[in-house]
Amino acid sequence: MEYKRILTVQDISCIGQCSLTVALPILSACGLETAVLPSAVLSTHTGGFKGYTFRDLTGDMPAIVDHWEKEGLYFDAVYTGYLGSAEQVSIVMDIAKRLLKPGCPLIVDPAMADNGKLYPGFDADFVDSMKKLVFSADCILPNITEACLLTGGEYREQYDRRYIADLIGALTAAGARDIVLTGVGYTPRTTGVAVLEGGKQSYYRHKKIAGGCHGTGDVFASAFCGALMRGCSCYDASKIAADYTVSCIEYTNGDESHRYGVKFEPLLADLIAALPE
Ligand code: PXL
Repeated sequence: MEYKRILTVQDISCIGQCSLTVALPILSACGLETAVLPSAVLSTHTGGFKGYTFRDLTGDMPAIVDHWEKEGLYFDAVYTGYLGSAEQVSIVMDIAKRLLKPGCPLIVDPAMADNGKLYPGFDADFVDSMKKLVFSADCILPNITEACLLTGGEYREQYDRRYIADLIGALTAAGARDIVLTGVGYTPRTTGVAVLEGGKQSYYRHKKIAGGCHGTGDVFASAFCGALMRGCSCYDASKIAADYTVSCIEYTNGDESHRYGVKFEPLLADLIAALPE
């Protein structure tokens, strides 16, 4: 197996099973050397907790990047998740220019919104700067809310295939290349992933589990990046990542004491087994 180095840029939510505490173990389990650039340190994630601390690390990032460049440390992929400020978005674009090896992918999960709403702390200016990053990326992983914010589309809870095709069309028209649109469901008990890869559309349908857990977007995106770097197509990587995420939710459901994320760790062996040789 080729040994690849991926850089992931996102926050450390010290407790919460999201962002870096999910990405690092999952990418490592996929056999990748995983470098991290923390965008912020929070005591917990921002969903369902009150009074969390937030230290913005924007000021530390340029010197870290300069040091890596001086040392000749380059990456086979850059994967970004939750970013702490609009300025960080420009820093990530700069990293992609300077430190991504030629022909290697910039994968962007524009983690900023869900269920029709921006996460706490984000505003329209942040969305505008996120647009620049998203539309310069090789592969993006928005949910429907994020896709609407990125294109000015109307967010709907009830929709059909036409609506999703139009949303993907609007992303493409704005400059998106490969698209992995998550949380797309056409029947009450199913959801899925709509993929546009090399201009070709496909759809992977899977079970929808009631309740919804925090951090599952990060579990999906990390497993997706891991599988993609192991040589899968976007469609196959989406399938592997969706199956793993569903298993993690099922494994966690029913444990009332576990309120802030999914118990993804005991199932890492299943993810590894699903990856190509
Ligand atoms: O899972 C996305 C995410 C990452 N990081 C922080 C968050 C969230 C979602 O709410 O609050 C700090």
